[in-house]
Amino acid sequence: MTKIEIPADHPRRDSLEVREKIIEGHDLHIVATAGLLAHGRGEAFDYLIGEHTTYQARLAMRAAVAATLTAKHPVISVNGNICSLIPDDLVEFSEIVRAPLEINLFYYRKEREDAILKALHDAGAKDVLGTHDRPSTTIPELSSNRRKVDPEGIGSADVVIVPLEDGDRTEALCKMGKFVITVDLNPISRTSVYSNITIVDNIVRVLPIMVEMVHEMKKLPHEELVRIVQEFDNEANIRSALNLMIEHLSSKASQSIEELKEGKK
Ligand code: PTJ
Repeated sequence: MTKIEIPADHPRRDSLEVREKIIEGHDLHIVATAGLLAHGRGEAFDYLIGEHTTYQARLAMRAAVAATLTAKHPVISVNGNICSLIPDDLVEFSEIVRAPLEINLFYYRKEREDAILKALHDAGAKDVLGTHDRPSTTIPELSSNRRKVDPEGIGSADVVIVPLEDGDRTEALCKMGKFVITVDLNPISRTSVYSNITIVDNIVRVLPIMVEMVHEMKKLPHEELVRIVQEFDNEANIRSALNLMIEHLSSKASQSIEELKEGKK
């Protein structure tokens, strides 16, 4: 498929560029067809939060970085959507926090695993877990493809970062005693409410910020990092994200059509 050139002055250029990446990822078998739908749902929630990183999302990111830096064995679960959107940031984050990348697909197909592995290698990843040639173990009580995990990865991890995740698996990971961090624009998805830390923001904005945060936070003493995790209140943070969406919509509801048009420029 030919890539569409988005005019430099198009008011929705950034969002359309991201959409093009997902479409391209689908053409390359990185993204599942259902991943296109998941992306559209994410776009809708991004509209509701005002398409920017909120203070609350930054608080959650800070707690997530602290939890990752204090973990014994943190692991990052990679699916098709995040691999197509932010491969370079994923590899960089994985390296600086020493958390291996594990491919873990809901809609598993061998050609998808191969395409994702290639994209991660192209982005500089050295060791990638979760591939079919590696040993696997299963998450109890889970029937989807995602029950298969790498024993050296998610299987033995204490902290698991699972952006854009399926709710059943998040619940199962929590039952196994894992500390779960997610990035999900829908603050009331099952994944969001089951996770220990929920970052309500777009993954394309989140990872570059978290990379920056690691550089600054890795100088902090261990006790300070532990305190940041302990003091983070996920329930309150999710409630704030919902309230921000409500406030954002109410402010739009009080604007005239002319003001709404102006806001779209
Ligand atoms: O690659 P696979 O086979 O592992 O499949 C990946 C998808 C994403 C298709 C699969 O995990 C899935 O079906 O996920 P869900 O249940 O649709 O959940 C995805 C969640 O991510 C939804 O709550 C979306 O609102 C949210 N989301 C979508 N795009 C983004 C996002 N959150 C943050 N940033 C995004 N860019």
